[in-house]
Amino acid sequence: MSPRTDILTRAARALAKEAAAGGAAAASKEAAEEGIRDQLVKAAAMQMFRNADTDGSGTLSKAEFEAALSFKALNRNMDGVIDQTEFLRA
Ligand SMILES: [Ca+2]
Repeated sequence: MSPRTDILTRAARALAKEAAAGGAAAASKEAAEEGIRDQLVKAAAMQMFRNADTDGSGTLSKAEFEAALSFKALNRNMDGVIDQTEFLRA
């Protein structure tokens, strides 16, 4: 499973879980939605970490960290600006 598929799979599972809980009270639905948002943010952050960990060590060296955050690394289409898609793929 590719890293991107992994994020999408988690999101789909979270949404399916929310749908299954359709009869729940509004308050618990809001809590479920907040939980889903938290899961998506964490999944995206973990994806960014895994992408930055180019040697697969499970840790980010200073070089890996700086490379992942560099403008050049993010600006994949080389148009001189970083759009949201490029940022989210970091
Ligand atoms: Ca590493």
